[in-house]
Amino acid sequence: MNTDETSRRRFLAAAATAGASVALAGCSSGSDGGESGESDANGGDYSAAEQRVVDYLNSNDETGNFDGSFADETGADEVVIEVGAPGNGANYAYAPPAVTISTGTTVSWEWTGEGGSHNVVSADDSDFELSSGSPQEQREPFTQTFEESGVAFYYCSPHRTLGMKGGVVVE
Ligand SMILES: [Cu+2]
Repeated sequence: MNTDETSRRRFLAAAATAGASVALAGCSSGSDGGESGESDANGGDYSAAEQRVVDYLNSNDETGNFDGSFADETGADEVVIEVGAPGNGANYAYAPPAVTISTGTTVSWEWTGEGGSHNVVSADDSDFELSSGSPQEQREPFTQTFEESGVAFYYCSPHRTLGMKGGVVVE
């Protein structure tokens, strides 16, 4: 009887120690990225919407010019994205390629005149439809005001396979 009680106490003590080890292991794995996914360039975790953009921009073997960071333009009335910015081997990039904005923000895609003809076309999974028309070397800005939250994925028709893609998260 006395022996049983002692072994039960030992078992409980062992279980408590094991539990503490598990908690510590979970804590340390959380601090280097954790189970919730990749970290962005600033060390934080992506939101679900941002993760969709990350997956889109990293979906192929394309070199891309996306470094994992989102330009935080939340609260801005208007945001400019350059079309034909340096990247992807020439001026085949949007800059910045990933932007986070608030509802009500107008995005203005402005052609630099570099890198040949470009356009802005939404991809299949985009929550928003975007189409600036046929690729052009130079033109007036293409603008879109985002009134609802969601994610926009887009690409340039002539340079999509080179990695000319972009994403907008509307919070
Ligand atoms: Cu292009």
